[in-house]
Amino acid sequence: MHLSDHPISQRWPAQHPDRVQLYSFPTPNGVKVSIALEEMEIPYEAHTVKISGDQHTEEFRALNPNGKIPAIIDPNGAGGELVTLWESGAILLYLAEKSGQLMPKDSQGRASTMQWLMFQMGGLGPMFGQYGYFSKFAGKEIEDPRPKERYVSESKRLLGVLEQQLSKTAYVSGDEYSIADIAIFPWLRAAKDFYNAGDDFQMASFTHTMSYLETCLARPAVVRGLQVPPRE
Ligand SMILES: N[C@@H](CCC(=O)N[C@@H](CS)C(=O)NCC(=O)O)C(=O)O
Repeated sequence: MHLSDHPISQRWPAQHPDRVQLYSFPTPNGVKVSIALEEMEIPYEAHTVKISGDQHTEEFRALNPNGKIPAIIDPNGAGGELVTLWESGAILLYLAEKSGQLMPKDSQGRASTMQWLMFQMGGLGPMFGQYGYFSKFAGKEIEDPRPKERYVSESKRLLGVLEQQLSKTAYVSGDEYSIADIAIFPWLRAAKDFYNAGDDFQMASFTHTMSYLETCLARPAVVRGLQVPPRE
């Protein structure tokens, strides 16, 4: 299939159809992909998918039936094939493989990177996200304190696991910055600055984790990637 034949192109037409097409919004899951693309210097075109409703449109669901950002189309997959992909962890792995970057070459480093990527996808992201629902969004009206307490305690436990690792290594899978870091630190930033979870999670007590967050946020590619796509 050609990019222009994909239903997504009817609502979000490409100006640069030769580039990787990113359909996203600057949330913690969305910026993982724009940061990775910036770090890897892969040419791309970003389209804003507003998560106040765009994610449920027929055109977007033709690309991601799960109705969530981010999603990509690579018009230049292996063998020149068009590749469509959603789920931020899968996209990070795909881009690392495509570029040969941000994934350690040795067996242990590669395994650790996937381990910490899964830790984020199956643990840190869902727990922080549910905390956000029960503390900032509709769930905060729920009187029963147990859901929020549960997500606070799980989030703190996961931060403790991360802290233990970061007391030993500069980045989660060792001395090398990798796609696992790109999955994790946007969620630390969101917990601190968007959900204002500093007190609930006692974030300041996780000193290695907080200084790691600042190190990651200072990277020029991260500064750029955090602004993509623009909120309009
Ligand atoms: N596991 C998915 C989660 C994606 C996700 O939850 N995206 C959120 C924004 S961070 C979204 O699209 N929310 C809109 C909605 O749920 O309707 C991934 O990592 O890509």
